[in-house]
Amino acid sequence: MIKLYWSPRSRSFSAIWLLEESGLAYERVLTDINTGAQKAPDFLKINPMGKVPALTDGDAGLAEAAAICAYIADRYPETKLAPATDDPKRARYLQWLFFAPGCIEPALIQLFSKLEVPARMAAWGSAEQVFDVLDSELQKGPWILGDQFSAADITIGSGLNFAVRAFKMVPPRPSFDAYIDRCAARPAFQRAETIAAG
Ligand SMILES: N[C@@H](CCC(=O)N[C@@H](CS)C(=O)NCC(=O)O)C(=O)O
Repeated sequence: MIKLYWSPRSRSFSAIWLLEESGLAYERVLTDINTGAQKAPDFLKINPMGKVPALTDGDAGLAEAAAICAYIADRYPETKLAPATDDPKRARYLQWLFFAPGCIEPALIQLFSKLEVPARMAAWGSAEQVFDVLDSELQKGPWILGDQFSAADITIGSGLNFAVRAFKMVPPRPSFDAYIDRCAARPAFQRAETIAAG
């Protein structure tokens, strides 16, 4: 049985959304970060970082929200959440799947902390570049790969929803609003929002 270790109002959201999209049976194991449950020895065996989300699936175990999305989409291809490995779209899928943790997240931390980092040194360039690039890609729509919804929309959509709607750290743009609206109209997103609210 797939088990998702999660905490309300946290980065667990994208893993919950992914599992709700997947249609797979899974168990949610509440690991409330306000109680320190994420630092318990048994949990640290799954994620030595002591952070949620984390997931176990039989003998397999992993953490990192985007990695969990990638794992489920590949391990259970019947979920149709990833282009097949021989599909040319697979390349862009991988790029956008990891754009959220690799570029959106650090750009938001930079905005939040007002850290000055030279764009050539920063893996994400600059926050302006990250959101300009996303704006231009999302204008093509409806999804980040065009017509095909994938796990990459779950990492990008969760990141944008967090940045633009939930925390208002990034000003809205027409492409962002339309994309977040499309994500938010999905029944699995709506179930995930209810679950993640705790
Ligand atoms: N890189 C991780 C970050 C996970 C993370 O930051 N989780 C936070 C909640 S949003 C957490 O567990 N914080 C509790 C702590 O650090 O003690 C991922 O993308 O899954």
